[in-house]
Amino acid sequence: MKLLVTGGAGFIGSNFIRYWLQKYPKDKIVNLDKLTYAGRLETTKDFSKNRNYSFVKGDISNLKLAKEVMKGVDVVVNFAAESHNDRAIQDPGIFVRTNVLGTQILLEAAKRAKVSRFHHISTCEVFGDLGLNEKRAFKEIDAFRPRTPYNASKAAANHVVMAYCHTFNLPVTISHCSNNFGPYQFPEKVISRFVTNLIDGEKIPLYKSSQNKREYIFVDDHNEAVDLILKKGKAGETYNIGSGVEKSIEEIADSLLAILGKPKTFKKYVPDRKGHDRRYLLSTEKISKELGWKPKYDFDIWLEKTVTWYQNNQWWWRPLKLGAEKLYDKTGQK
Ligand code: NAD
Ligand code: TDX
Repeated sequence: MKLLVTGGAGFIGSNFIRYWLQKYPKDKIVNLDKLTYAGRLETTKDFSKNRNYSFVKGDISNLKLAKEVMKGVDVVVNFAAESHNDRAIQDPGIFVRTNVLGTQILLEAAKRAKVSRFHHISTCEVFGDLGLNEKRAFKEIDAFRPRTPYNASKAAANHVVMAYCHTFNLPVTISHCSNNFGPYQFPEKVISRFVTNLIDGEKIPLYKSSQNKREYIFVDDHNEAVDLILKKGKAGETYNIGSGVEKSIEEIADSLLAILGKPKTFKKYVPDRKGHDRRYLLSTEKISKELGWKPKYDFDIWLEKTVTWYQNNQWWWRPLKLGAEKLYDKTGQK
């Protein structure tokens, strides 16, 4: 089988390629990535010499290129996106261009290439937010109520993906995953930012609404679920992928302080994110009943392993850290 993975030089995409090449050593993977600030060839270093892997630098919004790289491809997995809410507050336009228009171009190329599956990586955030004590979880059939430029762009992309399915019979699937953590996450997201700050002996900035919660999943649980959806999922269907493990910003901060042996005085409170979503939680009843998936990576164990990874791989994140923090010079969240 030949896969086109987009955004494979970023956090989840690179972990997906690493996972796939190990599990299916005979499959071929082409990675199409624009190498934005978040895409790094260093992230793909350990598998870049694999003879079944090739890299193409380019934009998913380039139809000519998309048609070219789609030749002979059976399955497309679209990870490429602008992914950080804080950046979307500074520059919403690029989120619409890449996440919505880019996805449409890729769908067009996939339609012409008659691929057997187009899998689109989406997010829990399309459903909007939940109250901190609300007793429900988002189901696949719930209405989209995005509230931030990032989650609005992801929701819009989902509609375009489904439009290509209904109108052109393109065999698509979509997955909505909760917050991922693990190796190679750009040090702008909460866990990777906090860990790298603490390794550097810097305080960690908690946004003012620090009781806000997220549902955390180790990145390989996400990869295994996508694998299963590609193998057993039904075209036209959407699947939630979540762990059920909810942590507030305070809890994340306290766990990381404990792992790294730092006192609570390393926490500091900074102005809130604009439009800060309070909470997301996904129901995973569908993927568990229909495909038999369940998460297997324990949060505490894999958080500790992730911290160890950042301690042992400073060559990877240290060159990125100053640039990542520049965003917060502008927002005052430092
Ligand atoms: P990331 O920012 O680490 O990586 C994104 C990658 O996409 C980078 O390599 C970047 O260079 C590439 N890219 C960006 N614009 C491109 C373009 N126009 N053409 C080609 N490549 C382009 O993001 P991530 O955290 O790995 O997220 C990957 C996907 O998973 C995204 O679609 C995101 O919305 C989704 N998602 C992420 C999470 C999470 O917790 N990180 C959770 C659910 C869903
Ligand atoms: O420095 C920080 N301090 C802080 O308190 C940062 C970066 C974040 N936070 C808070 C804001 C959120 O409540 O931590 C929580 C998580 O923030 P992020 O790590 O930025 O993730 P989030 O906005 O929830 O979005 C992530 O999960 C869903 C990914 O970035 C998205 O790509 C994915 O779709």
